[in-house]
Amino acid sequence: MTLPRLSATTWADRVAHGLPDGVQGPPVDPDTLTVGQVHLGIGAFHRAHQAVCTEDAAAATGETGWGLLGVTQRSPRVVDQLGPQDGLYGVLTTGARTTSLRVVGAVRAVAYPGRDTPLVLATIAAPTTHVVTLTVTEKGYRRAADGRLDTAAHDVAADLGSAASELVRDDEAATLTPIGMLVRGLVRRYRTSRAPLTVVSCDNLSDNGAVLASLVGQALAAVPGADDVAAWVASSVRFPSTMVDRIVPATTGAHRAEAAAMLGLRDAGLVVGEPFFQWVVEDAFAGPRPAWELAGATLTHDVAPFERAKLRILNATHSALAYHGALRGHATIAEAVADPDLEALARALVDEDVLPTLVAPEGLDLDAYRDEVLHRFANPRTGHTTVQVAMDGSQKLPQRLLGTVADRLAAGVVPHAAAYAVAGWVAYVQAAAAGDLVVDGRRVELDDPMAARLADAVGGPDPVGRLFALDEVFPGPIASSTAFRDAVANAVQGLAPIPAAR
Ligand code: CS2
Repeated sequence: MTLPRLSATTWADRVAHGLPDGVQGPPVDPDTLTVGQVHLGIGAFHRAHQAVCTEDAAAATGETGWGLLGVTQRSPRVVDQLGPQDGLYGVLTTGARTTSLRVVGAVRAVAYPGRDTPLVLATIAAPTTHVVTLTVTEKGYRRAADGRLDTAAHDVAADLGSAASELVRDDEAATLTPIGMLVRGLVRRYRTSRAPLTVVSCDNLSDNGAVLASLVGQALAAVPGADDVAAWVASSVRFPSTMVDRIVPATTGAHRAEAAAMLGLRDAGLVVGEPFFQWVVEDAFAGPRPAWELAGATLTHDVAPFERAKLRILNATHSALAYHGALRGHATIAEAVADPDLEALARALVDEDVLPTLVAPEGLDLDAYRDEVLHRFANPRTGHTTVQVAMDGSQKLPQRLLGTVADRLAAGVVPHAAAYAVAGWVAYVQAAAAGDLVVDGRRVELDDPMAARLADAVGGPDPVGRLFALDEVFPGPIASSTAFRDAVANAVQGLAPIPAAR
């Protein structure tokens, strides 16, 4: 028998009949919420993280102005998932021992740029909107090799062209990039209300607030006639930094079946997360914000030490386990970290190379943090696949691993443990590009915005040298360190997909 689908009506019916153990609903009536926050990049992570926090904050204060408009990056998939469900979706929290389901109602509308650009621009501009948050992944920031906005890319350039016409009239052309969407929305806001706004990057980028502020500044500098908008942004729009943390694997059919059994309803928008949740937000807002601190977030004046510790410990070991784990045929991060060689690799990376580069955030013991991170990875219920974490390595490595490498080299040390981690990426790229990598019975493709160039680099002699020549990935001081390059090349020698994994 096919179960009915989650929607406002079927959910109300469930509530009327009494919710089963382990199932909770929205703590506020979704119908009472009006939109005050726009989120760009409404994937699984946002739905399992900031959206829940915003909803809990609204419940804690009784404020009704913090409903969300969620904007997809490109595809209408999330619109198809949440539209017929009146924005409702479940978050399945998979602890090692307990599983719970929370239905969330904070997402009041979902839009996709191909169809809904006018709605998104109008909502970013509306004076009732006070906060724009983003999770668009590393590649969504469209930075060129010099770290600046890639204004030469045709889609970025097209968005900036639309931003130029937006200076004089509403331009309804579909946006092609998230930064373009944001900049066009800011121009519209300047032209209509000039109300202050706070834009919060929630991506795993170091100094994400400052990075986003400077990309927006570069975008506006490339739009003729936008000087006044740029001056208004500098004075009235704030870009706080944040550190976000919750492991959110891709939702599988098994997750959907588990949630359906708990809820008695089908949920096409289901997302999954581990029990751990952390959000550290720089308390630098231009206007009102949800009371996230009443819903588990930490508001602070200095996010940098948290962000750096998380990127260099959690995300770096995650990536190292993903590449080396996949090469050994491990399907999930939990299986990889249960492999004693790989656990030792993760510990060596942190202890030998990462910890010497970090200053502990106040109140955080970094050894305990490392242990907790590895413990979280070991939860077999999370089901995060090595291949999922391995994607987009060219974008992730600089943020997670290469800062550590640069700091160690600057201190006069060749970071051998970090070299081994980087070698895992090189061997993964080689094996995937050659069609030699099979994990969990499936051939792994190279999933990376630079896939063609990476494959080309590893296709001939001196693959390490040719990868190091890609300046989008390896900054000058690292690329020019022969000692580091040799350490990576030596480590790559011993790495290949294990025969059993073929
Ligand atoms: C992961 C992150 O996919 C990845 O690259 O390392 O998404 C990680 O799960 C989150 O940053 C945890 O907060």
